[in-house]
Amino acid sequence: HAHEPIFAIPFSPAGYEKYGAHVTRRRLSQLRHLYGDPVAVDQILAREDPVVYEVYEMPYPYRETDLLINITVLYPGRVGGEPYMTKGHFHAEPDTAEAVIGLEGDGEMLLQRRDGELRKVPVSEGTISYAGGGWAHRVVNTGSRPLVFFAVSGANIVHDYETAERLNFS
Ligand code: S6P
Ligand code: ZN
Repeated sequence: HAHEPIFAIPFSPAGYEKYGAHVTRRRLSQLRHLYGDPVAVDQILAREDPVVYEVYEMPYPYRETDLLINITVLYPGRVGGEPYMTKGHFHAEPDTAEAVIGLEGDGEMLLQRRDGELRKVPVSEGTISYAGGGWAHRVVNTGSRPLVFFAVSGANIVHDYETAERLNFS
């Protein structure tokens, strides 16, 4: 059964990359709508278009009974007064849980339900944070080092970025 992956790789972005991970790089120009200060965004983009975060994922044709296991590197930085953050999303149809294990750095996960209820939990080296189904989640780097975290969820998730963007964790 070629579609049932088996592997053992180092638990780090470099290890993932060595074993052929697909890397998605998100730059500020793709994320400008996340920040409240458009002038600050334009000032940075006039000089450079920094990589805000990278997601490392093993390139398998996941079936819905598999597990998605990503590593994200969220760089330190600020836009106006706001720290670098991921876009954030719901897992829709079905709402599926996710565990996040901090590997390096310091930050927080913001969680928001569709009714607007908002929570915050730490994501730091040595923490495991759990977001049950129905909670949109965004990670924020509040420190001065890269925040590196591992995320595992069911592979049946559908990323719903639109609803999370509308609520905007505010
Ligand atoms: C996937 C999990 C993470 C994020 C990654 C980037 O369900 O939550 O791997 O995909 O941290 O965040 P975003 O919001 O841009 O997908
Ligand atoms: Zn997720």
